[in-house]
Amino acid sequence: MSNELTSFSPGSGRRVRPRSHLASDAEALNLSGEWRFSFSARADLAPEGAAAVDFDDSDWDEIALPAHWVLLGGDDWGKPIYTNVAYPFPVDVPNVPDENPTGDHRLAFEVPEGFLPDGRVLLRFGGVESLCIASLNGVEVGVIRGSRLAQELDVTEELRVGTNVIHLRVHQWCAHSYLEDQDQWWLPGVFREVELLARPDGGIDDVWLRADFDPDTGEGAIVPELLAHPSAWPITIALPELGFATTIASPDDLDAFGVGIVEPWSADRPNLYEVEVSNAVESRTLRVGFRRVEIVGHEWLVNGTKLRLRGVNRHEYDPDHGRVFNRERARDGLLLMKQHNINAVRTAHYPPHPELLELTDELGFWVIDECDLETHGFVFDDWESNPTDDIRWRDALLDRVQRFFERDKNHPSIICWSLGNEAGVGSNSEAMAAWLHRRDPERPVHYEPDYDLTHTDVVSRMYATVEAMADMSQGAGKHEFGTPGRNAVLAERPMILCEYAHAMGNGAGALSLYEEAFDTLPQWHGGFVWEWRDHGLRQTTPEGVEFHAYGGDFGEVLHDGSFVCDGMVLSDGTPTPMLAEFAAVTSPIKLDVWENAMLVENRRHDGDTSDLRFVVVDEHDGRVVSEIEVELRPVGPAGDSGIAELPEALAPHGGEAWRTVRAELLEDSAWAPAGHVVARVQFRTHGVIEPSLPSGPSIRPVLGDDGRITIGRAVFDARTGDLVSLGDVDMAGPRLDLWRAPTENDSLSDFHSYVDVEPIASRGVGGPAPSSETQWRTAGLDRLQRRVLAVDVSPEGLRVLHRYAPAASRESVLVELLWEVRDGQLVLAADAQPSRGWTGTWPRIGLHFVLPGGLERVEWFGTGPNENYPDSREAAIVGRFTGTLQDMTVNYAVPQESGHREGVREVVLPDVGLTVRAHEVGGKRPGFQLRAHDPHEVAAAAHPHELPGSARTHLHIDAGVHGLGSRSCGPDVRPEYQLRPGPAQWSLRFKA
Ligand code: IPT
Repeated sequence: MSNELTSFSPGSGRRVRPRSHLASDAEALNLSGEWRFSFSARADLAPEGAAAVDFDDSDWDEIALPAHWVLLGGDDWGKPIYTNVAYPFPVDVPNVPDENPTGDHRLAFEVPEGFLPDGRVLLRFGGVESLCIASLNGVEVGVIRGSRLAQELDVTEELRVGTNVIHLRVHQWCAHSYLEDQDQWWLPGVFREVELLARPDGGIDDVWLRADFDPDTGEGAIVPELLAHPSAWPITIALPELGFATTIASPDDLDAFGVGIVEPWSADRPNLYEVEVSNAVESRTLRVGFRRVEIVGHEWLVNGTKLRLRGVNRHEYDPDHGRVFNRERARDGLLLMKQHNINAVRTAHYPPHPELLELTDELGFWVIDECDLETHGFVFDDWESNPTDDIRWRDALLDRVQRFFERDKNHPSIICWSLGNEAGVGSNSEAMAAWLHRRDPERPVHYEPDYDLTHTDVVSRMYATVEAMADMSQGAGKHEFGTPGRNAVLAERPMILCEYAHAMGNGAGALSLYEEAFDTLPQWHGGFVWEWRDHGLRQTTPEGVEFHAYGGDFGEVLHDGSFVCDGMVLSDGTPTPMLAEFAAVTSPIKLDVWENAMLVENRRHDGDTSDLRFVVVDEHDGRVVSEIEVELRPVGPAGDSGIAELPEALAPHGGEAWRTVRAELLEDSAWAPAGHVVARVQFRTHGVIEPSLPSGPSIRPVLGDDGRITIGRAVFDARTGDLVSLGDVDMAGPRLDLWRAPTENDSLSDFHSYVDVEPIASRGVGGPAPSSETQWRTAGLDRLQRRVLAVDVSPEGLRVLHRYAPAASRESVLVELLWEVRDGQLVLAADAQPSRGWTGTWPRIGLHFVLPGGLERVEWFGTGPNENYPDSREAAIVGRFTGTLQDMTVNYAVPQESGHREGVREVVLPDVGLTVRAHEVGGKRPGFQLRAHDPHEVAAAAHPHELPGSARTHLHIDAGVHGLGSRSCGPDVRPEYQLRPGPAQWSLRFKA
């Protein structure tokens, strides 16, 4: 076995210095496609002599590159492994396990006459995980490390016209795996392109055009850096669109030059200019965006305007192909981001495929490009011997930062470089930052573990509470990670949350509080939600059911379960409600509306509102009565605002009246069609005072000798007081429910909770309370027992009294149900009164009705269209909605609480002809949830396909629910969104 496996070296062989990834008219040959492949479970079992030209590979398998072999071979080629922080192998630097899955790849390919230039040929690797030993025509040409970094090898000597044989031996583990401990699947393979690039003599080897914009004059300037052989000069730089060209005679004449007035580049208006850099031999094209990035005190400016990052952390991910890039799918993902007001991407936690950055340039995103580095597993030993502070790793880390920078340096969308993620600090991270500062004096360097900001430029935190953010802004409070008292110094610098709002399962809540903090605390510039998309891998059960696998589903010994599924988009590409919530909260167009006026504030970086139209819709009881477009003078960017008068809203003939204003695109844009809604706001212009009872006389109950009580068309069980049917509809209940299927934010507890601290005693984090799920189970909320205290018949109706309490508990809840039938409607007034002694929180207080199964359609008047919760309801609007039972819940990677919608007025189930109306009690309306499974069934399933078949439909009418929070990785539900034990009332009417 080769000692390459344990080497600290960044690589060896014919490596050449890193360069930009740029288009060229020189010859190139992409070696993607079918290769021969042989899998070995151990490095020492790999086929001997496989690099030889005449090696017989006829009995090898085939593989289509680029690919992670582990996703293609069924069980034959090993399996994916998911760990978050822990290394899946013993920490024994620089050693790796003998069981080191190894893939041998061979390809015979033809090099046409005319491909070989008078010059050199480079073999370029876009990304290989993790160690690649490359041979060409039997000669070892290089050893490549750094899985998501490009590497070129000079193969001029080995390549020939005619048939060539390339062999790549790829080992899953090598010493550098210690540097690649990102929270994601471990997926070995040649997952980016392998290409041959002809480098003609006198060609232009590298280009860096730093395109500056002067916000005062509106002029653009270019600082060129060209790398070429002395014979390559003169070189011409042309920007045809500006009618500009300049010829540079020699490297000594490489001075900055102005190009006159230009349209600047920003994420909002990504103006790009084609540039041709050419000489007699080669022509290279790229697109530049003119923009100036600078930090002035605590302000981070682009083109003189403070940045506001509405960002996401984006991994390279596809449910079938892992980190193999697909331009169309990547583009679709970015369009979806733009459509949800996302304007920034952190390339967590490695540089993406180079074409992604072409797309972010073109579509407009502020990008933090991150180097391929994470050593998180060292945290368990308090960062003892951490590579970032170990001299043996210095060359490798400097090599990494150089390779990622040089490849990506031309992209205007990159406004910041990041050293990596969760790798601690030390002399090596300092050296990496210093190298970047020297090489690119303009763009700031980010590195979150530099808590004290000793060697980077932007204060960065993860999952901070808004209280901690306020403290940091004031330069006070406790400095959470670094040196005490340091907050006063940090307050002089710009701040971001490089991760916040952990989008795992249902949640995260409280986005609007972050929005407010970003808007009001001067040092804060926004943040990046963790994360864009779940990373479930598409699999099929033996029964043929498709599902998305997470940690543990491949039999891993050590894994982190569903923590790999924590995105605003599900593995299959479905956006979760959090994405709509994010769009609503962070829209740069802020709307406010009253009876007769609306206010528009434009918080875009760039561009007025002339691309928008403002539509005012009035609805009475959820039905549109008028829709008009309102004229508004264009409102300028960066905080300008404008007011428009609105016509008086008509009073409804009873019922509610709502006025909705929406800002929508006037015309098709590069990222959304005309009519796409950028912002929306609602205002109730007329309320209702609802009659407490229908007007008609009440119908007398009849006690039958079948043990049933009948009131009109409603039938009850005389012993329990439970509703049995209404008309033709079988029903059961209601039972009091205090339980919900825990969300992952309910069940995880690595972060502190606000539950312990009421009122919040210390600022920032709360106490180390057990998870909500643990607290709720301990309190017995999932196992309430019921005792019937009374079922009393009177001439007006039925009075039922139930007592609910868990085993071994003195705490109880008394529920009184008063049933009447009037005007053909079944009327329920319900009241729940908890005993003394309850502590902590409740997930819900609801009435649970069981309805027939097989219901398909649902219509409701209330909030929607998506699920919403006390700390996540900015996207919810009041209106009439229709859907299917399936639409009512979200298929999270792990089944959990889902589908609650606050403020319900009416639910109609047309399949059985049942209507349920909910009325305000004490100014409050309940929410509802309709689902094919009850909370116990949901909680018991680990994947959606494990949910049992269901013969019931469960309707919960919840007087209150607990918020969502973000405690799977971040702050728990805040005090104002907690559901504390307390009384509840319902006023419902049913019609069948
Ligand atoms: C943070 C990591 O940076 C990120 O990669 C991801 O693992 C995230 O957590 C959770 O999903 S680190 C955490 C200790 C705050």
